[in-house]
Amino acid sequence: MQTTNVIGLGYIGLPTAALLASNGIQVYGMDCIPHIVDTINAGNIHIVEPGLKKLVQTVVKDKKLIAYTTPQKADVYIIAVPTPFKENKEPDISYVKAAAEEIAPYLEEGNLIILESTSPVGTTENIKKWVLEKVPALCDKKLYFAHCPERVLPGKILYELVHNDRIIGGIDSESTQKAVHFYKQFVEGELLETDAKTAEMTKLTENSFRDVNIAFANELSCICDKLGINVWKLIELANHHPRVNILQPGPGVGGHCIAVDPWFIVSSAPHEAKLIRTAREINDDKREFVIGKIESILEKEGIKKVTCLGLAFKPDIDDLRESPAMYIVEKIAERNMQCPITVVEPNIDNLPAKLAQYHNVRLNNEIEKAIKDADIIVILVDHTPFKKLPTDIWVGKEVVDTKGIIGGSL
Ligand code: SAJ
Repeated sequence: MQTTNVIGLGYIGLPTAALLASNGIQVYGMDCIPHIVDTINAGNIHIVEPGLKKLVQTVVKDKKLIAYTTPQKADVYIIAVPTPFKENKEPDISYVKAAAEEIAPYLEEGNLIILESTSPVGTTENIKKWVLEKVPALCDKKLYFAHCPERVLPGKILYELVHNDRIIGGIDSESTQKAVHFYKQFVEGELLETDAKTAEMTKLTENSFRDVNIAFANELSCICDKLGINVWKLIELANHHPRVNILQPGPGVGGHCIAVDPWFIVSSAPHEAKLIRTAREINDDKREFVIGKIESILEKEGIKKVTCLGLAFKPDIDDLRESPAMYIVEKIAERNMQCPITVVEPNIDNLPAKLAQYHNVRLNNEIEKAIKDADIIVILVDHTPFKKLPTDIWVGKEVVDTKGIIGGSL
């Protein structure tokens, strides 16, 4: 059985490492943050994901998963590090480059290096280049490189890791075959073979497809607001057509994937990617639209107590990355210093530092009290506890409902 070293123990790396280990594979995990390594080796986890803690506990106890702050020798290396974008929206692949350079001294003839991080087209080829630049002696050795983009949905990661189809693209056909053989060990979905560049572009395309479709819903919500039409009802009606399936509007698009990946396409083909760029802009602008709604109420009514429901980028998770809710709360706090803002986010225990710096923002997870004490309620995330609130709780409040929980018109 092949030993595996998973580089990056975050939202993708840790569940993948735990799943591989539970399939009898000896897994070494690597993360540069010592606290994460210690947490995992103690059988705990540092992220919220259903079922993950139990799985990690078991495989750590069985010593099938051991975490380190440095790479370990293995047959297969999986790179699952972040690929954010820079201020100018250009992809930042420095973590992938660092991972490639870190594992290079450990590589041996026959090793397979898999990139799972969502990456701009050409990154898998670049990993080979970076590895050989770091350790030129490896030029004489046969190494295999493939891209197999992760495509799991936070909240359903353990199920989707096994059941989703996977795109597998090597830099040559032997690399593709090696990677297919590897994923066969634990994936029940179909393993779809292609080349590395197409695999990279497929992942970017999937997330851009979703971004473009959400942008359509968000644009509709702004049009409906102007025309006095309830967008939620409108979408429900239109979706009765057998070939129409409009997604849901919201306060914008968040997360480390859909809000980021389309920019990787725009950066590779700026002139051609017109629709993809516009969709990104529409989804980002939706945050400003929501801020405008809140501020027009504040302008009309003076200083009022505001309660914001939700900070995460989507329901029932603790992930705040690129969250439109975070952005909106921060901007409101910054521009309306006199206005007391209570945040309710049942999935976190402390305010993130970005918000804690504002003296007018506090966290209170007693949901009903936080609503009763406020004049203006802004629903930013459709967390389950919010959807279960009694309907009379909204009576007498100004509500900005960006998720259609109470069926408002925004
Ligand atoms: N959203 C809407 N309206 C909708 C659906 C989503 O506003 O109708 C918003 C969400 O609130 C959130 C954002 O979009 O802010 C993204 O949420 P999501 O659930 O659509 O997707 P992610 O970011 O959690 O995961 C996506 C998935 N990609 C696709 O569905 C094409 C997932 O399969 C990928 O693995 C993941 O990106 C990734 O890692 O790339």
